[in-house]
Amino acid sequence: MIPREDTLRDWNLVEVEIGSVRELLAVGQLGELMACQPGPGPNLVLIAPDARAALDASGLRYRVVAQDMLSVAREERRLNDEARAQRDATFFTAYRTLDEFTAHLSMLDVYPGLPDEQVTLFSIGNSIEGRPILGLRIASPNPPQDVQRPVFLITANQHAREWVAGASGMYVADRLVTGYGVDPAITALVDGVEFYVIPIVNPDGYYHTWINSSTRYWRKNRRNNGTSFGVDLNRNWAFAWGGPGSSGSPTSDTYRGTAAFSEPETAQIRDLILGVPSVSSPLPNLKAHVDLHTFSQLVLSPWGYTTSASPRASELAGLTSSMVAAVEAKHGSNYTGGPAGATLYIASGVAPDWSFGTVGALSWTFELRPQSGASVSGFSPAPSTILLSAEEAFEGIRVLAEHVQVRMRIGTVSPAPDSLASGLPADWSIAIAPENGYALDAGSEALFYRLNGGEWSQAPLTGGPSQFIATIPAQFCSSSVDFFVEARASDGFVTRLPANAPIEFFSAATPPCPFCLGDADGDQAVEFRDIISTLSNWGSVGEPGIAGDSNHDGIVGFEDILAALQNWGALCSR
Ligand code: 0X9
Ligand code: ZN
Repeated sequence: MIPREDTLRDWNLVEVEIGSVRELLAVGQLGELMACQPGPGPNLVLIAPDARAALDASGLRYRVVAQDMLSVAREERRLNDEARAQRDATFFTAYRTLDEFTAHLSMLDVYPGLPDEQVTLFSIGNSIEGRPILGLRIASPNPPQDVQRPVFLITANQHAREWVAGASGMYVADRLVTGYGVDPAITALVDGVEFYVIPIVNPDGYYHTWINSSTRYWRKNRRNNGTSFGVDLNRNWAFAWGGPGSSGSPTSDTYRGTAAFSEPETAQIRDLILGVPSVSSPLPNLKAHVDLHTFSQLVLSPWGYTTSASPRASELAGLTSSMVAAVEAKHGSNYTGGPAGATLYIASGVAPDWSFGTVGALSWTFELRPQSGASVSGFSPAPSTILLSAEEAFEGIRVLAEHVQVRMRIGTVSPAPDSLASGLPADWSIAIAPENGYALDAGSEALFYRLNGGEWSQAPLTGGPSQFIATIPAQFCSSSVDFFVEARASDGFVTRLPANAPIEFFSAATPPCPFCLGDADGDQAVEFRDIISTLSNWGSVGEPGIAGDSNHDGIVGFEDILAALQNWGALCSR
């Protein structure tokens, strides 16, 4: 049943000052919490005309933000219609209907100039009302080094009314498809990562928010619960399902459903993920998941279901702050990062807890713009916000997409030598740490070196399992050695230090050779002891820097003895 267009008439949007859990519960009875962060402090609540007296009687402090939500919704619609009508309108300069999303996905699927395998439009199955849940798989046919790539899932609009989220998800897909082969950084991302983007997880709910102004603020899917509608898809995932911060009451906006994955929308994403096997791990190959929501400008890692610390907490915290920094740098806005339960509020059965807790993927909830819903609902900031929000979200996703490609970190424990004593080997201490669930293919770690720009040779590292010694072999005087280190991960992917070796490499030089022929010890004078050492080494071959090899050809030959004899007594200076 679709509410009449004027159902929202005279509903008030009020900001209630909440000081206790009791007050929060009371306000939840009176109206619909519109805040992304219900909790202490000001909370936006939608109040029906007949509940206003009860609100007054409750003694709660509040101020009216909007007298008539119907006119707020209508005004949003009017502004969007204006934005749509602009001559230079693009997909991202106005809010778009479900049909427009479908059309845009189809357009990207056949985007000209890209190989067929690169972009695939897929449906994971139908929603409750029978709409296909569409996504794009974006992955180039050129995986670097021909290994299996990490899978990155981007989902949006589990919550129907959060329109900026779906638009931002679509923007990510759009950038990846249209930037390939044009922007080298995007090309590298699409070569290195297999992306799955599902911009509208909840098509029925999204459709519903477009029916008329009174349906604009629908959140859940459109499951018919008998006397009411909808399951909150972001309470329906199997990790910690049924716990605090989810409701067993079908009328609640955080209704968790009758069982974990009771809803086709969530169950089919689960099946998609579980169906992406990994060659190097028993778990599916999903390595990253970002679930887009609005609003409040937050970057939230697991756990959502508890305020207790998650596994890998410092790794998640480091990534959260890198993502926040990248998101903020794009347009100078403010985002807050942290674990979801501790930073925002506890919610059980949320998507990132499942993809992190069950599959082991690095997973985040992004709450996009605006920061607060001060004067409007917060779910339809001005259409000009869409692109800004999407561009910010993209930068956070980029950080994570770059991170999940890392199999191995190769670091220097001692600095790479830049000078070598002639005739002596030099040791260089290296640390190798696998990342993202990969392992070091033991024995694959090696030093590559070349003399005076010649051919590369290879020498194994010694030590291990995490700290190694690279030994740069002894060289003649006046030589230069270039070198780099590489190691292979369990999936076959080779990592090098420096990362783009052998285009870049380290270099070290031996001191210049002694100036005069016959000066076997290089002390700038040809003395009797030089003749003796030349004679005693006569016939030695290939020993770098050996005394007596005064022409530095790697052999102490007859001509070296002659040179020493001829120059005996000479003082050498440059
Ligand atoms: O409650 C949600 O599902 C998300 N907020 S929203 O306003 N978009 O509905 C937040 C989920 C993040 N996880 C936790 N807070 N636990
Ligand atoms: Zn949401």
